[in-house]
Amino acid sequence: MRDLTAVKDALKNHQIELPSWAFGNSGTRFKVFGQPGVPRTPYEKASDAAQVHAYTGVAPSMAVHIPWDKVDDYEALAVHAKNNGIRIGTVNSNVFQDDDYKLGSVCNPDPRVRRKALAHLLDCVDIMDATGSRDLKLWFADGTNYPGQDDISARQDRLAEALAAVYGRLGPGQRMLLEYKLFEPSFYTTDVPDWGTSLLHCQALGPRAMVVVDTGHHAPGVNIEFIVALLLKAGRLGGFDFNSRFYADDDLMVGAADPFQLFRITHEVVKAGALAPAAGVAYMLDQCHNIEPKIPAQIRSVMNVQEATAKALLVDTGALGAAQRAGDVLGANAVLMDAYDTDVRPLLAGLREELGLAPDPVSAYLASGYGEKIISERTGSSPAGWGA
Ligand code: LRH
Ligand code: MN
Repeated sequence: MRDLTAVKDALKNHQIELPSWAFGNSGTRFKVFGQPGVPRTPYEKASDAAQVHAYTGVAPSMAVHIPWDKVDDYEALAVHAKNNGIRIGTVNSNVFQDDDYKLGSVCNPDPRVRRKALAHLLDCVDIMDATGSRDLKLWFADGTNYPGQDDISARQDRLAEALAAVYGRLGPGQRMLLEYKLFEPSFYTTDVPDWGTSLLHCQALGPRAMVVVDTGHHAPGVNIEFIVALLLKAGRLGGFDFNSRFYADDDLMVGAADPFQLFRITHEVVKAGALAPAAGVAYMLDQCHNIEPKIPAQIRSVMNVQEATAKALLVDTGALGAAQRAGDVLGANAVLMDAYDTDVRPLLAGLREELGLAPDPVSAYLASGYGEKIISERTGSSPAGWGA
């Protein structure tokens, strides 16, 4: 059994990044249900994200999405975040909501549109310079809906050209994370549909191009922890967009739909020694709280990642290795299930108390009155959302 002090230290140093867009209104193509008290500005989103860190102790940064989080002064936004105990993290580009991008952005057959998309990506690197962010996360909705609509190979060349231009613009210590997604909004081809396509582009670009695994972006039945293990071996796992799903890109709370899958993923990460921030794997949430209150949902999500990670840290790696080498199938499986079936909630409650935090972050937040305060304060101008 792992020594608990090492397990607790690893959990105390764990850092989970929150998505600014999880605090804004979100929904589906059928309906966006507005909620009272939703932030109206990136500043208010950062204030809400700071609440999650205040009660969990392990969510010290908020990712931003441009232009959803467009401000006049990004240094000032970074200072506001700092004054609230967090920092601005990953910068997410958005080349999927402009009319010009109907046939794609960097893969569009029209060079004018490609130049426009590239300009936005380069603007995002300028924003990273202002916020002090390390990572630029690129997700492209680019793809086609019908066979023959465009040339699959030519689109890859256009993509590679744009990525190379962005890679060349990166400053010291900056990285680009290329996110893949099987489908939606494109329904025949997606130009970055899977880990292999993302990895090929990253390897062609250079050492600071890494793959992002969004847990909602795979075909049903795909063994995500296998992909994670491979990307870790290749030194190309840049990060996760954690969420969960029952069907497609549902963006539900991480661990809500399949906590065992989350455990199997964190087991591969822990086993590869890639949990500590220094390992360079960004643990980001990418979720939408369409019907549930957003700040408590983010707190619960952070707790779900902590619980899966704590269980993974409790795996008796010695016994597991011995059983695996002995070909003891049931024995090896039992070692892993023992860790998964361990109730780690008392351990995490104790760890929070050691950090000077309440053992149950959700009830502590609900008792704080912050939720009621923002509902009474945030009246008037329009709440933030995806603006789709
Ligand atoms: C695309 C995606 C991507 C973000 C967006 C909010 O589905 O996962 O990471 O840009 O959601
Ligand atoms: Mn994502």
